[in-house]
Amino acid sequence: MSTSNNSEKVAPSGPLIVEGKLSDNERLKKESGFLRGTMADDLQDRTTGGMTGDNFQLIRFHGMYQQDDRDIRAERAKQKLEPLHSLMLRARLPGGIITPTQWLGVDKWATEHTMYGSVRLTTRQTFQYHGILKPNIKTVHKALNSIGIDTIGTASDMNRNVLCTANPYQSQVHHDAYEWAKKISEHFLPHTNGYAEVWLDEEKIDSTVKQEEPILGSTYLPRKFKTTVAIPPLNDVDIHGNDLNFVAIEEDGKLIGFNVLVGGGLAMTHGDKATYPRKADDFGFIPVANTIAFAEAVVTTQRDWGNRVERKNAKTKYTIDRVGVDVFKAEVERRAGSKFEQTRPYEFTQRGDRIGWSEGFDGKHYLALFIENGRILDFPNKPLKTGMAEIAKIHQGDFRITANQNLIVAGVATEQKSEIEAIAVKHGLMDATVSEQRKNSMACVAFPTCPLAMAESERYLPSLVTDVEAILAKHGLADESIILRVTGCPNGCGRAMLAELGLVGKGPGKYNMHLGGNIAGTRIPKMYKENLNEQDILNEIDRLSARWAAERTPGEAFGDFTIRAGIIKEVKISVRDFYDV
Ligand code: SRM
Ligand code: SF4
Repeated sequence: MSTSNNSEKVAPSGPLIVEGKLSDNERLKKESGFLRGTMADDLQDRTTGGMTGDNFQLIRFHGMYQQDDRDIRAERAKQKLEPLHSLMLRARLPGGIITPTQWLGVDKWATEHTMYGSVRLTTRQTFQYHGILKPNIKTVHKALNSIGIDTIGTASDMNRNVLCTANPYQSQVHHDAYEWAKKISEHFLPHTNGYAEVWLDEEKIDSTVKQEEPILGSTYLPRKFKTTVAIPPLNDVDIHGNDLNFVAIEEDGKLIGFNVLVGGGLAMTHGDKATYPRKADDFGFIPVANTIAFAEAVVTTQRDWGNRVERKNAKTKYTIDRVGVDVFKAEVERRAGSKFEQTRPYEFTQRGDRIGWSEGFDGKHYLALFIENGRILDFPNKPLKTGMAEIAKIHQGDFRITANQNLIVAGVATEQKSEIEAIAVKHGLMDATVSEQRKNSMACVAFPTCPLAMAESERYLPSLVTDVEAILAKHGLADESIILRVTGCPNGCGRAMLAELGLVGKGPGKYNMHLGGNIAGTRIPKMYKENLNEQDILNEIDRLSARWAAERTPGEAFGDFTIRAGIIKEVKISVRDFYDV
């Protein structure tokens, strides 16, 4: 890499490298033998349903988390039983693309090998299995591998599943953008053979052969790293929740390059002002040919400068705030061997998915299905899982999981439209009665599987939305909707920190309410009220909606209204305005 562009010296505002005792995660990565640990032996240990020692963390690098069913945790403890351990597994699907053949496998193994039987679509365009018992986990990996699906790097200190604006065939630009999402995902895969050795029983690599991780390094990244490719005007991937974003710029219908935005992230810890949600900074434009060079430069800068001492401040957003945006950017340019050009004009105007049929540039049809909470399961009177499998049996195109936990049946020929629609309607996958409010609402998983959940989220959202629908109707706002998101704790997996109205779990039945996000997802909502119970929440929404109905300017969105009316202060600079510091 050239260093010719390092002429601009900008003084860092804080240390480039944080000195001190490294966090324990750094030790375990170092000692893991390139992500092997003793997982293979642990799998043979049937005295516990869980993983032991470092392996509890190491499985994450291979896309799994150890969990237990929290609904029965106390009861089992009473009976002196260990928690009902199981593994959650998260697939790597750049841009969310999955074929019907793959879907049929995914569907079958959910039934055969998981305790909950569901396929859970996530906010990062992939699916999770919940509740795989330890003795079944290798079978599931091998089965997925046989249909070309892996789980590498979908958790822990890696480049996570790369998001891409859904519906890649809507235009040539969408198609090309998806190809970049895939290339970026593959470029940052770890080189270690650990995954294949442990989970697929592939032959072990001779330990005397020197192993290397040329990009990620032997201790991998300081923390999780998230990347998107977004196509304006749709910000369906919520770029500001991500470390690295490529915003597609087109000219005459061709993808010519990207504006690069770095340093977004949404998590915080209750009561700790050293943690906060932060929007990504606009670094400038790069021609399309330089995409990988710049992506690598951002990743390696964060790899080398990210905080490996204090894990809660290890993400790119904190690195940038510590060293300064200009210093980080200059280093990226130095490593990439060229400079960012001036940002090209673009605008995000909407988020979410356009549910229903649309037509692509290829003359094919695209059916976006609304899947509440992304949970695909056969519910009473709503056999979504069977319906999806029925569609997969006849569908000739592919499927696209969206970053809003929905799914697109993509590339449907005109002749097959009515058949697919009939299956979707019959199984509750298409439902004309679903309100705009429900489509614009989202929740993270939380109970019973998430070990970090402080309050209900996925199980709370459906009834909350029903109540909000009634409140909006009462105020003559039945045709309007609020981007409403719930997360069971401040980690923010349901991206409440980019909602117009965000609820953040604080304790059982208690939530902090945030207001002031916008439709485009370019504003972070600020805390309005703390520790509200479910009735308080409805009372607040009732009061706010009444004012919105009475005082709004024509077409004014809820989030914009709350700021203009002085109900909440706008968060312009992340940490300063978020906490008023
Ligand atoms: Fe997340 C941890 C679920 C998207 C921020 N997230 C978790 C874990 C694995 C809990 C754990 O560490 O043991 C949750 C598993 C629950 C379960 O039972 O499935 C979990 N996160 C999810 C999913 C499934 C939520 C969903 O309902 O779809 C999403 C999976 C995405 C994927 O496919 O990769 C999910 N998580 C997010 C997002 C949103 C996004 O990426 O667009 C965020 C906020 C954006 C960000 O990163 O800033 C997010 N999850 C976190 C964090 C906080 C990270 C931090 O910066 O401090 C944690 C906790 C951690 O990493 O220590 C976390
Ligand atoms: Fe779990 Fe918290 Fe993420 Fe919800 S936001 S899935 S409760 S870690």
